[in-house]
Amino acid sequence: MPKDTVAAADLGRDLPRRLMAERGVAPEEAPPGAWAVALGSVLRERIGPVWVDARRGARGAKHVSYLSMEFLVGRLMGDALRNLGLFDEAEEALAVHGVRLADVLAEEPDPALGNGGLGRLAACFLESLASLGVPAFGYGLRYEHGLFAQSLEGGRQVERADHWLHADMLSVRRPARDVTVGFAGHVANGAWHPSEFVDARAHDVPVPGWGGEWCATLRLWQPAAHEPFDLQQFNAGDHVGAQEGEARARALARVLYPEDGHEAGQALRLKQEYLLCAASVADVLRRHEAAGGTSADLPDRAAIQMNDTHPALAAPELVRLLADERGVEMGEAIRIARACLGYTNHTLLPEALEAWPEGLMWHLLPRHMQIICEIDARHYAETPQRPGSVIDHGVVRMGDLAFVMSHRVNGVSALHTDLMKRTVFEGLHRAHPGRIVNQTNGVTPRRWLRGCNPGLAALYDEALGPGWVMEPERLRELEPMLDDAGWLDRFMEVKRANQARLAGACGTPTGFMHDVHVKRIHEYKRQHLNLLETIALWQDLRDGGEHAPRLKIFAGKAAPGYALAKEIIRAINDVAAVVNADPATRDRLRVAFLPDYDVSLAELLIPAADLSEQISTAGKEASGTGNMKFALNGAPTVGTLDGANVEIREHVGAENFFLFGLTAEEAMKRRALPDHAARAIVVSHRLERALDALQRGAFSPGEPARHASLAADIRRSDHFLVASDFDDYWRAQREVDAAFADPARWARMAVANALRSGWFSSDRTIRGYMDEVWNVAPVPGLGSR
Ligand code: GL2
Repeated sequence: MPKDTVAAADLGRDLPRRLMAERGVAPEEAPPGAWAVALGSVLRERIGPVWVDARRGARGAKHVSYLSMEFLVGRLMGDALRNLGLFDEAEEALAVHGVRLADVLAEEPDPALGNGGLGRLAACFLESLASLGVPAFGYGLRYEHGLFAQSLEGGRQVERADHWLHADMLSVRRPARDVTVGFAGHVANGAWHPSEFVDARAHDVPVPGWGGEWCATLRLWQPAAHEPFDLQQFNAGDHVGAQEGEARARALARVLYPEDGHEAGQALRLKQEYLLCAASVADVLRRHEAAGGTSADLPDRAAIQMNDTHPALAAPELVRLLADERGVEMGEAIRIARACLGYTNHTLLPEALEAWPEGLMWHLLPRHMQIICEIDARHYAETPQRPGSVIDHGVVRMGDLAFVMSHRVNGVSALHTDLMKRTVFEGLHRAHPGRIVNQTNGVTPRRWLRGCNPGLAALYDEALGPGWVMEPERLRELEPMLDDAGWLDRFMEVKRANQARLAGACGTPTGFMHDVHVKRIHEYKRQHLNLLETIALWQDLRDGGEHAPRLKIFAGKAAPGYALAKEIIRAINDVAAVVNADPATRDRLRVAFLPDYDVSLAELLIPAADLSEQISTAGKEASGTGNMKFALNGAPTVGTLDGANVEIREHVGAENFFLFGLTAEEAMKRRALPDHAARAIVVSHRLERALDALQRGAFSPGEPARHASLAADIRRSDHFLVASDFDDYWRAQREVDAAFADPARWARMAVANALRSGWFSSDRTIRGYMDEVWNVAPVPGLGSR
């Protein structure tokens, strides 16, 4: 529980004062937005002492530095209030003025500083590190617009720039931590002379841990012009050109993953990545040296984790700083860097494994390229197995670079780690057999259970006391409740209340099974498989079939340049329009596509879900983390043996998981059959009929050919095996119907999922990294948690 100092905070007194100081308004006239600013200010003040204490307490201890292009943090104030134990007090303090805390918290923008699981994982990790009392910094970029805001126009995705910085409530500016970063230029006598410079300005976001005893830091770099304004140019009449430096620098962190289908886009992305790495590695070294550390003892004090390949330039940058700027011999510099660095691989999809053109690298980072060549040559000479080269066919393979420069490389689920060893990193794994380890992902139970599902948290508190939130595996102690009909009823009442809450926010109908498929829109995640099943279900209902009433909910963003994913969104919306208007079926089937999926919407949707759709083609989803959140909130999965689904099924029990589909092994074999889709369609009348309806324009009457290419893609290439898995998916969904029709059976399944998913806490994952990758311990006094 929180320290006395924090618990004793008098929010009732401070909030109105802050309101006047920050916004100049009195409580009776203040809109929720002004209260949010006041709350942010009070929170910064409350967190301050914990943050400072944590920094002091960590001096000399080994730190984790987690480098990531994405931190999908979600709204921060609710989490901070809860972790500091101030939530109820804030509610009461605002109620005095007739204001609801929920309305105030909703004023905080939900920053889209990530695009999906990888970024949300980074946010869960920081919260777990803080809750476990580990000295930790997250390093990322402070994108001005993040990903994008999605709206729907005529069923089509429209992207708009997202604005969130105007209400960044918790961060503080740390000018003393700013770093100047160079680009391009030339190398003379082994020293780099960049020709361009950008300043990386430090903005720190506090991440308080559960109980308010420890605080991690998310340091986000915001680029700014080194020379922002050319007065001579301005006075010469070029008023806009005089500010060009500022616009150029800002462009670096305008958006996450700028379109890189052209050269300028590629250069921008590479610069973003280097900006993150250079500023962060310089900061790690600065902290180390300020605490009296030397180059040689860096690995004893610094664990640097590269979250995917995007921060892989941290490796040559660290080598450069050690060798060129501190005079460490090159071989030794590489050894030291490797002892500090770890690399997490998050995908086997070939398009996601970055490869930068050599020419671009030589131009922007000439010294780093020399160092990469050196690393490559030494690695080649040292490994008789000859696993291949980091520089290959004119590109620098960032996955290989990260692997070669890390002492540990990890996958994110058991299956994914196994596939890593057998596919992308087969050669490197043979050369370095102990290097790859598995760390199955996890999610923080503070946000993803206690925060988003207060009704369920209250049930657990009543039965176990509040300590379960740091030890969610203790939820298993409640297994006897599986035979307690009264308790099962209460559990399901919470679910219904969560569905009513969702209905209030999004207008979704109640009284239907909430069948939820939310995540990025991607062919491998197979929203189109779900859509075809929806069409087939509708057709069957019209033929007189009997099925449990379902609400199929979809949400997710498609990458702006990914045409087929956008077609899938449009098809879902077109099907929804027709199906929802059909009087013959509308009491038994509805379809909803909820726009602008983000962390806040996930927090509403997941606790309301009855069924979790995790239907990726086996072998394609590295882990998934949404799958864990649904299970933890009592939604059984309909899913394939992919990613962490495999482990979820082991934990919750095969009888509480609706399994279907080809295994990863079978999928690879199936794909090798040239006519696999046609073979599947010819034996499935149901699939043929659903595809035919889509293709003929049954859902796009004004434009019959609108979905023809989507249907044709499944008929012809179907790389993701939608056709091959369709019949088995249909079968599994009918098993879902049967189970759902028996409320007592369904409640047992839901509760079994919830009670047995505690293992998927990110605290467990972080402990795994601490032991097997980072070799770090919590600071004394906090390690017993
Ligand atoms: C991802 C994987 O696709 C996903 O399966 C995994 O759960 C997360 C976190 O490990 O990483 N890889 C990736 O590039 N993104 C992911 O979400 N965007």
